[in-house]
Amino acid sequence: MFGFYILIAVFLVLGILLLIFRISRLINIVKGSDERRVTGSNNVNAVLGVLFMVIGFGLLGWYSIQYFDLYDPPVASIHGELTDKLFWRTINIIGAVFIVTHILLFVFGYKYRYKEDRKALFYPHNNQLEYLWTGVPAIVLTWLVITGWLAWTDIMAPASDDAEQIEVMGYQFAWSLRYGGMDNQVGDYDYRLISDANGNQHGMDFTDRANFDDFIYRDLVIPKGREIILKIRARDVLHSVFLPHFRLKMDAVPGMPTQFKFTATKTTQEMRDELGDQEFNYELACTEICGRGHFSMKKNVIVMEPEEYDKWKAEQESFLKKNPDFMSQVPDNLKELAMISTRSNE
Ligand SMILES: [Cu+2]
Repeated sequence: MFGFYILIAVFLVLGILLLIFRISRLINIVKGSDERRVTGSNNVNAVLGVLFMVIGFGLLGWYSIQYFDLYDPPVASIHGELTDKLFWRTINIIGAVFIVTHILLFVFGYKYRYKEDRKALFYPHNNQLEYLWTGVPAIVLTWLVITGWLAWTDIMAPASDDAEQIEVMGYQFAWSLRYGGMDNQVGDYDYRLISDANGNQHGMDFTDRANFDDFIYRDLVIPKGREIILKIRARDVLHSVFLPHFRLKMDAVPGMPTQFKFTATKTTQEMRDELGDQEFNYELACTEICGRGHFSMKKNVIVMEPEEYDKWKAEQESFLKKNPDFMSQVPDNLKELAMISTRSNE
């Protein structure tokens, strides 16, 4: 908030200076004393430019330090460490270039402002300089793009077969989570089967045997050190799955399922100890402005030790077991299997 007030004050002062300057100039014109070819405006603009740079860099530095922890939460996934490395490498390079070019821009604007007794140097071309400022950025950018592309290929590579499948479905305004159950596979769905009346919010298709042991749970529970595939979809409008500590963000698009695989490296308890905050919880948020209830699309994320996770998973009752009415949708030749599947979690 403090920074915001400073910003407002700066703009106010600049605005008033500009106004005074314009008024004095108009008075000069009216008085007919505006005979000089160049007025003091060059000096004023040159000084204002430098002032703008100093204040801008000051605010940038203040914000970067003050809110560092908020925009850089500790990382808790394998690929997250890689993307962090790429991110900070890029920020350091373009940050340095940004600072140097802006110092040159405003300081040159000041140093070489118009003076009547000084003549500008005509200097139209220099091949060596052209080579330098075309070649260096081309090489650096190519390196950044290639390392980024390699990382992306790595992150988006197919997941292993035994990865835990969890479906994340966004709707206005919540997430619903469906777990693959004992076979680690989330079953097929069909939007035409979605019904609030019978509770089949995910539109699970019970002619697919992978659905028999699937279960719904309120939190996103994941085991540490094991590969997870989030199967992401949306039921109505665009949403976006965001797990900041895992450096994971992927849009949930209606009609176009997406997925993201990742491996968590720290349990909730380990992160609590690291942060010295026993109240801490990982969160899943929506980062698509999806409507008026957007802010409420928050889910708790719990990272457990793998053994603890297996125990928790075995305790969950499948959707079919909790809603035996759907047994009627199971084809006759799979009924027996469905009965066994719903019992196997016991
Ligand atoms: Cu949303």
